[in-house]
Amino acid sequence: MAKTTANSSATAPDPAPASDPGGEDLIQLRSLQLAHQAESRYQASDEELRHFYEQMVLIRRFEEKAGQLYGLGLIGGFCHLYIGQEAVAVGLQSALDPKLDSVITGYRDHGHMLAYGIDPKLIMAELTGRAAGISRGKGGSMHMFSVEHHFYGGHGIVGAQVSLGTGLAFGHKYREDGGVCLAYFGDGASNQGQVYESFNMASLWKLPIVYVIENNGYAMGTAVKRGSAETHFYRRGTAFRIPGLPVNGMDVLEVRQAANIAIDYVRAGNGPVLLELNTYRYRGHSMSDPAKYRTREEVQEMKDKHDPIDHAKAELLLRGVSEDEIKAIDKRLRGIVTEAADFADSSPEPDLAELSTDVLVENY
Ligand SMILES: Cc1ncc(C[n+]2csc(CCOP(=O)(O)OP(=O)(O)O)c2C)c(N)n1
Repeated sequence: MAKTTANSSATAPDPAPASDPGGEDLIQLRSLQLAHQAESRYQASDEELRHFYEQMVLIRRFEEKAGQLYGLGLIGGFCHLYIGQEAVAVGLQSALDPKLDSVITGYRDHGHMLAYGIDPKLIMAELTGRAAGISRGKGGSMHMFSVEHHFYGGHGIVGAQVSLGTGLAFGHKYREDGGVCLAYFGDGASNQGQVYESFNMASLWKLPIVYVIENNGYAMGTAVKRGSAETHFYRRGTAFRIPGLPVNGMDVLEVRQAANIAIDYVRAGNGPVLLELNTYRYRGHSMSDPAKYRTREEVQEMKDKHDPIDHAKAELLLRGVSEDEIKAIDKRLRGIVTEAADFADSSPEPDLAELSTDVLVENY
């Protein structure tokens, strides 16, 4: 027997009833994006902008020097340079409290350490395998670590830093120390299963973590479009109710603004945020990469039109800083990098007895 019209409408599924919490969730998931759209760039003082510029130039000159030392055979093993991506680490980490908050990243880690104020001498000494290095000369480029500075690596295993970072965030919550963890990973790493297991736990337990996907366009030689079904990485947390926002990672002030929005949200106890930082690496994946998977023109266009340092410099000039002042800053930073390289070069290698310290030597 046919049902009445009234009964039919009572039993029919409502696709989007007003009380559906899913609808509210979607609005909440977009709320940070809307806040960022409303004001997309940080209103930096002249002093702050100058500081961001200095930090980015320091990272670039440091990385150029590391590239030279690698060419001379003074750096062994792998070496992944951060040139082009400087605005990401500088913009994000300038919003952290280094006494409280923790940072973890992958193997492309020199810039993140410099942005956290760690002495360039200790980083260069680590790169060249010296005892004075931040990991006592035994970690090298990929495995830098400093508990003192709340910098937890430096990880060669792609994606490991996401689950380890989730653990760091759990630690912050457990200790109730008010800290937030910033966990960086690449577009390639973001296709790993452990990333989503971590997202689930972090969201469920409202852990204080900002997940940062540095989308530099390539995972080694694989372009994003060839390796990722969803290339809008900021949406990758949606299934776990993690709000995400896309950010121009070549503009340090846009990055800083996104950092403020994300960190305020996370520090207030709302759980994780996912940031997608769209950026570009100018150099090969590592020093041994001939980069045949992209054209020279593509790289040149990014350098000419989107360079984060050039943009910050142009903004400083507009604010009345003179060319001479900028030259003086650049000269000073070159001096700091030369000093770091000289320090590393004249430092001794670790003692032979150090071969069996800080490593697991027992049977497990
Ligand atoms: C578990 C694991 N798988 C594979 C590798 C080899 N590997 C090193 S880097 C890399 C690509 C990672 O790309 P992405 O996450 O985009 O980071 P990017 O190098 O662009 O910063 C791969 C596959 C590895 N180190 N660890």
